[in-house]
Amino acid sequence: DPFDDGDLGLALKTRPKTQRPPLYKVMLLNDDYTPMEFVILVLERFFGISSSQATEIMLTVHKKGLAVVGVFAFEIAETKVAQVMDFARRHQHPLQCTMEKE
Ligand code: NFA
Repeated sequence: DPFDDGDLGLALKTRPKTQRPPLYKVMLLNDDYTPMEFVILVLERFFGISSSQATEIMLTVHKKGLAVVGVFAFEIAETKVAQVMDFARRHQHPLQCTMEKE
């Protein structure tokens, strides 16, 4: 009939799924040897975290064993992990940084 809206109703209800890329948590792990000041420096330098927030996060890692320090797209997370691992290695600290899909 002339009032039939054809496929428009369907088109409004069945919007194509806009899918977002997966996100990855980047985590720091505690150890017995990396100096607290070094961990704070890492958080400031590679994650743009303020000195006071960096101190809080470092203490969370120290007490709980690990903490999420940021959530990023895959390639950015990979780069952060590589930068932190390289910086720790060059300073001969055993600090570990890992990533995990959210
Ligand atoms: N546990 C380390 C220390 O007592 C500090 C540390 C914090 C190391 C967070 C790694 C991550 N010196």
